[in-house]
Amino acid sequence: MSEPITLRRFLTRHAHSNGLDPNLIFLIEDIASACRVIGNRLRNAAFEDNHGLAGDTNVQGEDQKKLDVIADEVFARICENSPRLAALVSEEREDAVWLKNPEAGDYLLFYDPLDGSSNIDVNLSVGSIFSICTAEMDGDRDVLKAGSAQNCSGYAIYGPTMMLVLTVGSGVYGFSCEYGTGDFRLTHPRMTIPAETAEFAINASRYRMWDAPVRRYVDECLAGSTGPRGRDFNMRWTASMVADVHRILTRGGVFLYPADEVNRNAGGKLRLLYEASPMALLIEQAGGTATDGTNRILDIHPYSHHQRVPVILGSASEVARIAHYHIADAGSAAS
Ligand code: AHM
Ligand code: MG
Repeated sequence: MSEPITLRRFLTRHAHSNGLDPNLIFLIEDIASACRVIGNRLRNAAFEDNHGLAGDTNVQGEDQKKLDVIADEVFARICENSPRLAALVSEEREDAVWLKNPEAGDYLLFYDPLDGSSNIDVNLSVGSIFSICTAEMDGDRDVLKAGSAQNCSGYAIYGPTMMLVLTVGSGVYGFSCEYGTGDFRLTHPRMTIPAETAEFAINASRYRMWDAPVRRYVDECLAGSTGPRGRDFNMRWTASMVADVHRILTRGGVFLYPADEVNRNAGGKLRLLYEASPMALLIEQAGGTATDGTNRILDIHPYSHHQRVPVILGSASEVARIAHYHIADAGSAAS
């Protein structure tokens, strides 16, 4: 059997072939360590009295779970040691945390320490999402970077197998955590999204709040072989973006968290910097696309740390169809 490709081996090979900065490797390895610790804390949550609410709300006004707070602290504590990490931006913290005066090339880390945390108490898959950008010049304290500026993005999924899935800007690679050693080993090289898919993911309980283009798309999928699509579709919704995106990276499909009547004023549901952008980079690197309905997610320039955006991502042909429905709807409203 050939020798396993560990995360370190994979990253050092990339350093040789693609000039990956060794300091970025240290940071990615720190993130992997943080995810390993979070995975253990999740596994032992019932024994450590860590289920349930922390009794506080975060900057978004959402009730924090005890594990949201623990995961955030673990991420910060472990990654703070990375030599070129200048700032942290977390879903659970109101402001960016500056660790040093930034120099050009220093890293900025954006993360959602525990995404889908409403699933914890029912023991379904949750994850951690991360994104890394660089400070452009000495003293550059701008953390509002468009997704296209990311050097690396990824997530850990805490499922039946714990995995780390990442891109360093060329392809998407999945590493499974080996029970016992804790090593992340490459098990899913070059993950790609199949072009043709017949599965969609959306929280259908919000149907009455959706805009016409989203209703049209879902109605046509539900009509199946007797409708305009001429084939049957399957539907899945885990309420954990990491799990839904992981399924799409594995077997295709499309994910929608659109703007609707209720969330429109807030901008949508999902956060741009540490949910939508990192997932959009992974999806594009796997051959899919990601849009807010009109704009490519990676081109959106943020105006605030916790900005929300509508998200439609996955198989390119399905995303293009939904975007086309948005354009057609805007056109008919204008005429
Ligand atoms: P969170 O970061 O507070 O967990 O919220 C994000 C999650 C996503 O993982 C998921 O896609 C979505 O919220 C689920 O929303 P809903 O409860 O409306 O189904
Ligand atoms: Mg989240």
